[in-house]
Amino acid sequence: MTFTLPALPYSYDALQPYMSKETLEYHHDKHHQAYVTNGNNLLKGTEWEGKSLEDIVKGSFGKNAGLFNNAGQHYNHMHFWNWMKPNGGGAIPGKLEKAIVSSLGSVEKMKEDFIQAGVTQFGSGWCWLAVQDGKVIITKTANGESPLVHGATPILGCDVWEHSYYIDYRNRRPDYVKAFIENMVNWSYVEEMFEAATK
Ligand code: MN3
Repeated sequence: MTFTLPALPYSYDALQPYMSKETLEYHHDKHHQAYVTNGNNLLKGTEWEGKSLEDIVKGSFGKNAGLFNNAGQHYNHMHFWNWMKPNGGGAIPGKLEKAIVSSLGSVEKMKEDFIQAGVTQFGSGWCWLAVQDGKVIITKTANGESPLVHGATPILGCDVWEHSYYIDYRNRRPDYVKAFIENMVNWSYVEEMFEAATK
């Protein structure tokens, strides 16, 4: 396959006041586009040409750092745009909520630990809800990595690279991750990924 930049599933100003039009313009049109362009160039002539995005991400991890970084970030951002929505947050769909409570104690504890994971990721990276052995876990990864290359299936990720929040929050990463988990998450999309991961 070759990588293509998807359109944002909402308008650039749809996530205000939590994420600005300017942030989304830079993040989607410049940063994600660069991963797509560089990823396509680095994919050419490799053994992964013609493979699915997930197979490229898993296959190139530890073997081809340049390709992995760009393909990994393309995978992460493809989902990231869908993990957010205007008027996000709110009630978590029943089955997913049950799994969160049984794996992590409570929804409040999940949010607390998710924020903590995002805040303590040193430098660029992501914090995650993922499914491993049927349980919901919280984890964090550096740079373009995701739970996909660490034996789990991501169901929600928050981009904690500075390009994701510095225009709106400056150095206040905790405020950004809190706004993300409280007010921006598209829980229906998380539920879809949870259902697929636990089939
Ligand atoms: Mn990003």
